[in-house]
Amino acid sequence: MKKKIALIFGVTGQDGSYLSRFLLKKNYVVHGVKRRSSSLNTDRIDDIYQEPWIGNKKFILHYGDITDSNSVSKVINEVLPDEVYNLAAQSHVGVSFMIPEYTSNSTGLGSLRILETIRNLKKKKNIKYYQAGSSELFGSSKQKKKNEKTIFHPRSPYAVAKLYSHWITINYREAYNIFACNGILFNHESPKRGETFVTKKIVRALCRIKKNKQKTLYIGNLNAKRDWGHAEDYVEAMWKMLQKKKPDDYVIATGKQYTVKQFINITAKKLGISLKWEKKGKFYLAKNKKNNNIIVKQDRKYFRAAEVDDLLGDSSKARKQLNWRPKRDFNKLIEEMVVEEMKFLN
Ligand code: NAP
Ligand code: F7E
Repeated sequence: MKKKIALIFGVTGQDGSYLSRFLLKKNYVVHGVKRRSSSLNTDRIDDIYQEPWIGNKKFILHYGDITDSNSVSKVINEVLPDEVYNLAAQSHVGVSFMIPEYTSNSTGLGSLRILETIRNLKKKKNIKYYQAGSSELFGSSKQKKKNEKTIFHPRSPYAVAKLYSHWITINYREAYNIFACNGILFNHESPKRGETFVTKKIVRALCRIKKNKQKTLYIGNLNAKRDWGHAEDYVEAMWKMLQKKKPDDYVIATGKQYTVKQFINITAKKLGISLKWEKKGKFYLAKNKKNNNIIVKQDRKYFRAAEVDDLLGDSSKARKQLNWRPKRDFNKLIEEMVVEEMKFLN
């Protein structure tokens, strides 16, 4: 049987690397788009990289940029994939307040560029499309458990750009009968998570503190609640959406939430560090009970212009229709992140 071909925009990111491995295991030929950078950006996929001279390659990389229509169109025309996964984005919410225009261009218009190419190719091939949507769309929505019917209220340039991508995906599905799905994914983490997202930042800092390589972890809002899952579980849901008979949109979440402070406490406990929290002026700090060293300190710099306080997902639809459920729980996730970080430090 002919192998299926997938094309991943954002192949060098956390999800891109897990999805590539997942699809290779499913016997796909996987093409990925990476952008040119002055230092290496392929760390996460180095272990599956195949040299250009190898024949019959299963994993093939192309240069391209989601902000450049020509390169987007060229790569899709060249590869003619069965499935396109659009994971490419300026994905950091905090940074989106600093570079809102670039965030809108990549995280918002990037999806349009891909969908337009898919539309133009429709007579030649029906290409399926996955859009990496986000729980950030819900923002300050008051409904406690968010599902596909919950009203959106985005709270950052990132979330507003994702809202555009969400609706343009639905619009191309309705207007041009393109098989296009939105995955509305709640936060998902792993040892491959970018260093400036809060989970990885906490794990890295506390492991370094344990090893006497760092003194203090500087942090922002401790009270934000997130529904944290594992990236490896979540990429499976992306694939499952594209295998259904009809395209649709799905919330992917664990249904459990924790605060940033709880994440710090559990990680510290796993490392054998006992914390004592105190309030100093407006901000909190945590001391190591053993030696009174300040290990965690809140810093104004890490607070956002507008915060999303409370995210909890209801993924009943995906569990029922996709037969998807998370395999790894919160404790296992932190455990894995700590073990991998310690290995890296050693
Ligand atoms: P990530 O680690 O930040 O990866 C983003 C990917 O997009 C990287 O490969 C990055 O390339 C690439 N990229 C950025 N700008 C680009 C451009 N202009 N042209 C081409 N590629 C570009 O993000 P992730 O955690 O894997 O998330 C994947 C997607 O899901 C993103 O769209 C994110 O917004 C969305 N999402 C993530 C979560 C989550 O909790 N992780 C939840 C919901 C939705 P470089 O490696 O060169 O930077
Ligand atoms: O922040 C708070 C911060 O940056 C989580 C992206 O993958 O998930 C991610 O967006 C919470 C926020 O993730 C720091 O204010 C406190 O309330 O890890 P984060 P995020 O903003 O939830 C969604 C679903 C996506 O779609 C995004 O692409 O933690 N927080 N102190 C901090 N956050 C960071 N980054 N750094 C801190 O020092």
